[in-house]
Amino acid sequence: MRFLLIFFLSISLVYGQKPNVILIYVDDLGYGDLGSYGSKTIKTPHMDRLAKQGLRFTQAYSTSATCTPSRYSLLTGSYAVRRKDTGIATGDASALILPGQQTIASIFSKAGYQSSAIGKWHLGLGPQGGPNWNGKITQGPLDIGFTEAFILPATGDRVPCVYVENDQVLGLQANDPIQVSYTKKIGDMPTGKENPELLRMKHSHGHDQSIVNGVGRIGFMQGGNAALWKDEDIAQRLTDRAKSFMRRNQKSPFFLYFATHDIHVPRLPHVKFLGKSGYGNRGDALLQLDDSVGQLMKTLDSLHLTQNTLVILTSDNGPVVDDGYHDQSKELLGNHQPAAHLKGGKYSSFEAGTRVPFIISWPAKVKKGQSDALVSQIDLVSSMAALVGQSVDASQAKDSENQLATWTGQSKKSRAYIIEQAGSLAIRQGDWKYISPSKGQAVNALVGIELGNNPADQLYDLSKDPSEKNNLAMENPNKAQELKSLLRALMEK
Ligand code: NG6
Ligand code: CA
Repeated sequence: MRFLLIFFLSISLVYGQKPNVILIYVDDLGYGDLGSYGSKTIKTPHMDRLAKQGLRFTQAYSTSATCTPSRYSLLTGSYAVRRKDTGIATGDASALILPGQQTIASIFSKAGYQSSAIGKWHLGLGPQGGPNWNGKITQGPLDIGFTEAFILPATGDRVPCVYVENDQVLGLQANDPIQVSYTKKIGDMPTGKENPELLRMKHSHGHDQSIVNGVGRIGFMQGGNAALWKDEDIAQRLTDRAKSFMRRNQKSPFFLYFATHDIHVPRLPHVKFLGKSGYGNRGDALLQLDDSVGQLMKTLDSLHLTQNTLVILTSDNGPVVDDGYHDQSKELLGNHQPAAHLKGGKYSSFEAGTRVPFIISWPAKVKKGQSDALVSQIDLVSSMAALVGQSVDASQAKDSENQLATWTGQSKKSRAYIIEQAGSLAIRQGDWKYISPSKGQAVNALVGIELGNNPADQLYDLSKDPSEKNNLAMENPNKAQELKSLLRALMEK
């Protein structure tokens, strides 16, 4: 105990006054989307400024190629794949993280931080059977350590299309209650399937259920008219909330989990950005995202908090161009390469599914530069706990390691391995990447992405073959077997 105390005190001494921490968790941002990661097309000056003043990681991973499992792992430090129920959650799913469970927010809270969850949640809310949209929404961010919250319950394309402020739907009127169903049509709201003439943006696949704000969604809803969001306003509303949170807490250390809706579908950026990138709505949403980041940085500057604020910018999974709406992103993609040289994309076990931009800026402590160390978002919990001198219940954050030295550039040491969850589970160790056999489809033709599923073992040498073209599993069966056994052992841990 005494040893632990001295250990944590010494960490606090090394790192000095408690820094603020902002985690900018972008939705579906690809490895090749930012200027600082080599893009020469869509301009991202504010995110590039973060990279310029901070440490840019070239080998960083989300834990999964889709949202819900990535977020679950990030917040808890335990791989979502250990559970059976952490696929892409519906908009009426019950809470995946239960009250009292240790999360990154509860750790910051123990360290005396104020914390806010702003933006996309997509981790379920409420007890079994789902949340009570018309009353107090229990089992949400406030129950797992956040001191305040302003969230979209699931995704922009899933009903209910309302904001939840702390534990209530914002702007709901008692005489117009919300009902939600993911199984059958309810109420008289038009649907994309029955009334396509009412759509202002057509769906390319899925998204043909309730029409909200002229856009077909996943799921059916009824009521809550005064509470419905306007897609074009989401980015600025979230940004305003974040700015107000920072201003209100400028004197106490804070942790801001800023989970943007951008650049997920439906991409309906504000008219200020519409048509401005020349690369369709995805490009325009990227401009909007960059603007939001710029506003947060400007707020830090004006509050004189830039020096001692640790900002992490990363993404929950890799990129997708057509994720279900005709929004000109495919037609106008031109020479923009959202995944850079990587194979696959969102949903894929290939590298583009989980290799994402990862930037850490903390001018007071982190030297600017580039790190090629292997890092994973799974280590957020333990690394941030170390930063603020808190212990971690390792039985809950089973997979999270303290990688603070690498994250802050004091060490170049890589994580021993990276686990990548998609249709098939993959593992990377050093430059070797192994993908488990899977009977799933090889290509998702609707989104145009190679998923990495193959009934046989796959083994790639990323040092020589970064785009995963040559499967070496037959040539090097021992290596394939070694990684397969390691993956199995880690999953049985
Ligand atoms: C898919 C949706 C896609 C997106 C994704 C989740 C269809 C046809 N596709 O099922 O649009 O919502 O789920 O994305 O409905 S994520 O980033 O939240 O994981
Ligand atoms: Ca996502």
